[in-house]
This record gives sequence, structure tokens and C-alpha cells, in this order.
Amino acid sequence: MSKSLKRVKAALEAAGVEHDLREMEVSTRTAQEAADAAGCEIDQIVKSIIFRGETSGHVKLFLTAGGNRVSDAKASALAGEPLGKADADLIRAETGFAIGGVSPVGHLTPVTAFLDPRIMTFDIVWAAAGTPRHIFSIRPDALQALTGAPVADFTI
Ligand code: 5CA
Repeated sequence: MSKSLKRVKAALEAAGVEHDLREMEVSTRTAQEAADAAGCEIDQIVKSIIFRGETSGHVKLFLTAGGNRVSDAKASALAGEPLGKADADLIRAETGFAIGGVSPVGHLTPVTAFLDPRIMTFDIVWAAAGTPRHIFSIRPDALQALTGAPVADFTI
């Protein structure tokens, strides 16, 4: 089992939160692929969109409904600093995940996160579990508690 997947499993188990972690037969690298694999609406997929805080140099995580897009202006206002593109190396260094498998939980370092209100409208949502083939389902309120992410509008 990959270290990334192990960290996600450990974080979910340590929190004692009800979840369903699955290895899929097909790629779940993109939100659309994950929705097709899970058989759910695109907005039920939690995308982990990462930016680089241009002042702090650290990543900021925007947990975004699959069909939504992040507004740079709104996201920067929430983060309290201008945001720029995070490259794959910075994402890997701070979260421990590769693009396409970045999970909302189980990061190498504590990561500041924000949660799209659209995600809270579902009973169950699915998110990446550290690899491009693993996803887990969780109740949005449990995801919110686990990530400590405030629910705030940052989409276009
Ligand atoms: N496993 C799926 C569904 S949970 C997944 O991880 N989707 S995602 O949307 O959260 O991750 C893909 C995101 O990574 C893209 O939306 C895009 O914002 C970002 N991304 C893709 N390529 C790059 C890149 N070269 N550099 C930085 N970010 C990238």
C-alpha cells in the first residue's frame, strides 16, 4: 500500500469517523472520472485545489465541489494573502500527495483549508485518498470537522 494511502487511512481511523475508502478499477484522477467511478453527481466530488500563498510561501487548500471553479480574488481574500500557482513539488513537499490524488486529510504538514458551501448540501461526498485510484466517502459535516476548514464562498 502506498504511503500516501496509508496516511489517509490513518487520519480517518484516528478520527474514528465513519467513511468508505475504496480502490477503484478505473482512474479517479479527475473530478469527472471520480464521479463516474463513484456513480455520483460531479458536485459530490471534493476537489482539493491548492494554491501557494505568495507572502507565507505555504500552500492553501480549497475543498471545492467538483463542478465549481475557484475565484482567485475570493480565495486570496479568504487566505489573507495573494495566491499564486502551486507547483507539483511544493504540493508534494507540504501535503505529501501527487496531483490527482491530493486528499483533504492526512497531510505531511498542517495545511490551512477552506470548504465550499456547495459540498455541505449533500448527505455524502467523495474525496481523493492519496492516489489516482482511491477515493473515500464521508459526511460533509465530518469532513468539515476533520479538516477544521471554515465553510466560506470562494467559487466563481
Ligand atoms: N482525484 C481527483 C478527484 S478527488 C482529484 O484529485 N481531482 S482534483 O481536482 O482535486 O485535482 C486535480 C487538480 O489538480 C486540478 O483541478 C488542478 O487544479 C490541479 N492540477 C492539475 N495539474 C496541475 C499542475 N501541473 N500543477 C498544479 N496543479 C495542477
